[in-house]
Amino acid sequence: MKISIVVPTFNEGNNPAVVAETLIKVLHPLEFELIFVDDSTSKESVESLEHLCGEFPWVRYEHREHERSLGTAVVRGFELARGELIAVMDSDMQHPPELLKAMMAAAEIGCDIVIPSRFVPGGDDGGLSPSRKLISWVARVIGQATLKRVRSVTDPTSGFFLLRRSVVENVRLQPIGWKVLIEILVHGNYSRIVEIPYRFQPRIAGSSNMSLREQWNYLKHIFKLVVSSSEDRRKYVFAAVGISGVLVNMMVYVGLVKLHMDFWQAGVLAGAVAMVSNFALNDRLTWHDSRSTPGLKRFGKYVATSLTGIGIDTMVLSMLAYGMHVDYFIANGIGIFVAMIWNFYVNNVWTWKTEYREIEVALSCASSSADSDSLGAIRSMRSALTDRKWVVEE
Ligand SMILES: Nc1nc2c(ncn2[C@@H]2O[C@H](COP(=O)(O)OP(=O)(O)O)[C@@H](O)[C@H]2O)c(=O)[nH]1
Ligand SMILES: [Mg+2]
Repeated sequence: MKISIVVPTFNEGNNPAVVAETLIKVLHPLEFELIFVDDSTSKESVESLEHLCGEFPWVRYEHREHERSLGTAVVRGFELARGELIAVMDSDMQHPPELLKAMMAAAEIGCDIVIPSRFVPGGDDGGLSPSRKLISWVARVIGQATLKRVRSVTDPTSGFFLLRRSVVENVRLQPIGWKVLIEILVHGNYSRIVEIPYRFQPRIAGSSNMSLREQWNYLKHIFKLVVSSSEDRRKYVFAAVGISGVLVNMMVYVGLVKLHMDFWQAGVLAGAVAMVSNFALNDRLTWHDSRSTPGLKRFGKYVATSLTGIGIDTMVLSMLAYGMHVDYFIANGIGIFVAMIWNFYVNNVWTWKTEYREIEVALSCASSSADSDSLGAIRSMRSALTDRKWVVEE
């Protein structure tokens, strides 16, 4: 089987039947399976799914009695799916099924994850109310600001996407709440993503289940992903180590001055102690998984980076304070910030030699594909991918 379509449902009444009937029309003559993972509390909704499965042998559903979570429903769907490709979409027709062919075509020419996006040229989030648009925008910005892999995608909170089975196979996915795509972007195995524009549609019937609770779940999910992903965690741990260094510096300085040491000497010594303590903590915590070069060499590089950082700080500070007459306090703050960024990046790539998996992202920008013109979308995708030198075989 080529493709499995996983659809989470909660009290959707007759909507899943409309999805199934539209899928037959748009995917014909392709063989596919449709899997509903249902957490409904209404008897009619479960009966409607039961009836649908009786009618079409390629439709299956699993009803979960004691679980209620969109994210884990999708993960359960991955376990049940048998297709080489897996698509995820909602059961209320807000995600146009017509786009699936174009999404499959993108996978066939080498993409691992295909995301229809409301936010690339030609896309449209018209199906949402202004307040939902604002909440959705804030959610995306928070995700993109905190998670590196989410940053490369314009619509990471989408519930509509397609992936190669290998992206999620043997990957432990534990989403909290609704946004299973950000979990996949952070933990999945992939190297190529493509986004294609689409128009988000209004719901055909029923009402949205989005709630304040789900927004809180989203923040918890982001926090969990930052903690569990070393490439995202590093920056925050580095900043925390930096703050601890300031405290160490001050304590040593005050102690030495109390012991009647000269201010100047006490300052240099306190700085050196803080540098050693920062190195030890960064080595143990920030870059604990990237310690392949010998310890002494790492220490030498760390000291060289930090001393250069102090030089950069002084340079920025004097340039701003003397050259541009910026307030000395603000100038110092900016100097420290620039030096911190320098320290983080140089230590990351030189001292500890952290390696990242590369991800390629292509945005397919066919204006015609927004009208669900699959052929137009495929054509533009092909040229977008060829431009990026991905292997495209006719
Ligand atoms: N299995 C499952 N599906 C859910 C749950 N909550 C929502 N869904 C489904 O997820 C999809 C998106 O939900 P919807 O209420 O339309 O949210 P919106 O599109 O963001 O307004 C729909 O297909 C819902 O039926 C849940 O707790 N469990
Ligand atoms: Mg919906």
